[in-house]
Amino acid sequence: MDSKPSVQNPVITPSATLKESASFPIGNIVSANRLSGSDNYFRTLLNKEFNSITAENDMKMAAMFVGPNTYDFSKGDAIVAYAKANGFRVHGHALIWHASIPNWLKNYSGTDVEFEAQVEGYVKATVAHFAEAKTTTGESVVASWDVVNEHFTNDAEAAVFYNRIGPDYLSKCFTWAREADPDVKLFYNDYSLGSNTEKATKVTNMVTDFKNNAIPIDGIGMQMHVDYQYPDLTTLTSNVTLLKNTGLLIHFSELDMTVNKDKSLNSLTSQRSNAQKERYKNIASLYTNTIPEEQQFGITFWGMRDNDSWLLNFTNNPNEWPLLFDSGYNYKQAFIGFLEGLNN
Ligand code: 9MR
Repeated sequence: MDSKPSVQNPVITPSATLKESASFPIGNIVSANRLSGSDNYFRTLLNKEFNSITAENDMKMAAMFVGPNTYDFSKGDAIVAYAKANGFRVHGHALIWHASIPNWLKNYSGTDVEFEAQVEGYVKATVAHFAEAKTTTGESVVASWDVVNEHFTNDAEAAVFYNRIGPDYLSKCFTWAREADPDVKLFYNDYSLGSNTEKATKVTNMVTDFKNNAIPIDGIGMQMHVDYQYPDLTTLTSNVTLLKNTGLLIHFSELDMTVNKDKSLNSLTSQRSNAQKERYKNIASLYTNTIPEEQQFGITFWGMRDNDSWLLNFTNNPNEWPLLFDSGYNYKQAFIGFLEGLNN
């Protein structure tokens, strides 16, 4: 059972919700367990502020591809059912990621041709399955997929997809996904694209290569795991511009923000809280003003409450406050900043 909201002083009461303030979808992450759990505060806030959801883990390969030609879509289905009942868009995350390969596939003893057939079967079966759920107006509830996640790393080049299918595993996966659903939006998703211009350029080169070879791709996910000081706004803006110049949809797909990387704070001071507020404001206004409306796929936060964030484990720091709500589900200054950024 999650903790009950505690009273925060002073109480922050925003003048509007995120979803009514943005001209594009605002997302957050969910799990099937949490959507059906006893914590009503989570669902209430999710339904109030957000209109797009992504499975934090339940729609990853390791969760769904349980054996040769065998799939478990039950948790994804529960998420899709919740989305359908409550008017959310679902962004599918992620078909292919080197960090989420089921062990049986990692150690697959068949030939490379058989390996590739397994991956092709999985991509097609998964995309086709999740294309079935429709809204009352006939659109797919699952609007999009991260087809490949985080390819431009040494780890991805060392992983089975690259080794057994070859460097064109990327283009093959996008093509298979398109064959399974002609309408779903297909994304390439990666981290550090706002700071690492070399990596962002690799992505734009990939997009050019795809276009030249008639490989389908609709969007780029910039994960946006940022720090309150890094990357600087100039670099961030120029990398966002570089990627939006591909003409594809742009998704800020996993937004969160460390504020205590050097572990010098034991609590979120008002000074640091204001710095975080300012930075969230800048990011919201950067997205609103730099990306043309027809390319605005949306902004997705990677977590609800500060203490829900993956970053606490990852940075081995319990004193980290990366998100818009504190551990008692109270609105933070960060929320107000983001809201202000949406409006200017
Ligand atoms: O937040 C996710 C965490 O719960 C998982 O343990 C981890 C490994 O599957 O993945 C985290 O989410 C990652 C996302 O899927 C891809 N980009 C980086 C995210 C943070 O690691």
